[in-house]
Amino acid sequence: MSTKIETTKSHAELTQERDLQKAANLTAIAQPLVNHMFTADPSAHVFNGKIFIYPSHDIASDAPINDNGDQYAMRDYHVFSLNQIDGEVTDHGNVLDVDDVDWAEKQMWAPDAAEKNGLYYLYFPARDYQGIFRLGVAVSDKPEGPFKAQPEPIKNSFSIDPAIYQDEDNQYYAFFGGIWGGQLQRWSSGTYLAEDHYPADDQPALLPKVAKLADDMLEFCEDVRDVEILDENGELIKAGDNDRRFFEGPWLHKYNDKYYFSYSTGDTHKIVYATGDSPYGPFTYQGIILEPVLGWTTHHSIVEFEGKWYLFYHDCTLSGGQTHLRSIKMTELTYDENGKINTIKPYK
Ligand code: FUB
Repeated sequence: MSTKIETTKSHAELTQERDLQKAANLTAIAQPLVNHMFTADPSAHVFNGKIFIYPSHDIASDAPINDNGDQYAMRDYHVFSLNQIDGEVTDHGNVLDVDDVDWAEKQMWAPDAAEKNGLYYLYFPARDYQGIFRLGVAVSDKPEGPFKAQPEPIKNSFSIDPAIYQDEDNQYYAFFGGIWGGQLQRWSSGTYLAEDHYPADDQPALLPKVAKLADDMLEFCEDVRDVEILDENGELIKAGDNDRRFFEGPWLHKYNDKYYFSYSTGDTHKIVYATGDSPYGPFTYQGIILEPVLGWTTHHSIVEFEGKWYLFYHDCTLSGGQTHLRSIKMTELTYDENGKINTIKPYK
């Protein structure tokens, strides 16, 4: 007779236990870009000929490690820049603090930035005083900030992980969303319900969201839409397809006239992508960009700089595998002759 051992540990705690043991034996393909603090969720852009990185600023906290992400207790943002690949990384300091955002109480998670007409916009998620994740925007006249937050969150925004895509016609699209701690599963009815509603495994997965930004970059100028991710048969990816369904961390880039929509699969720890012919999608699943990194979360951005493409991502090697103390990294990303992204293995 076998005895089933019941465990009450969260997925995040179990991953951390495994990673604390694994950390010492890994040889990473890239080193942390920043060593004096913990950083995560890097959104990279080229502004004025330099690479600017807008990451989360990870901190130690007393919050429990759980699948709601309470351990990600971040309170502010720093911006980093580098003039050249492998060049020195400049820390531009604290550019926005939760105490300076009227509507936000805590958990300043993965941000992104955009430029329009010489102004720079920092988009960020945070929990409001009701515990609901909303997206905020803060403005600066310099890419490195400091940024001044709008007094209210973006109207009709919800969930986490904003990623702004500027198309060639100068339209700006805000992608966002994340399940589990990111609360996307609480918005299926169109309004916030304080309990989780997930589709059954054989039903279409919850979809990431997109809305075009208004001319002033401070609001959506249309209703929020679903971003459809299809399988090879043209059907929506199912909720039980954990290796391919959207979890969090959307990003859009364009390569050779195709739109590449990429994201994290969360509990299967991959960065994957799908391609399409419009920023709105639909996108058809293509494959894996980044194999799992050390740590529970994986989060990325993709940017072209001086004719080459780069993947920005994070892992937990610097903290020895502590799941909420991550470090940003970058590595070159390449395509094959058919435009498929060559999968990156983060360790040798
Ligand atoms: O950093 C907090 C959250 O973890 C981000 O918003 C997610 O994308 C994941 O990286």
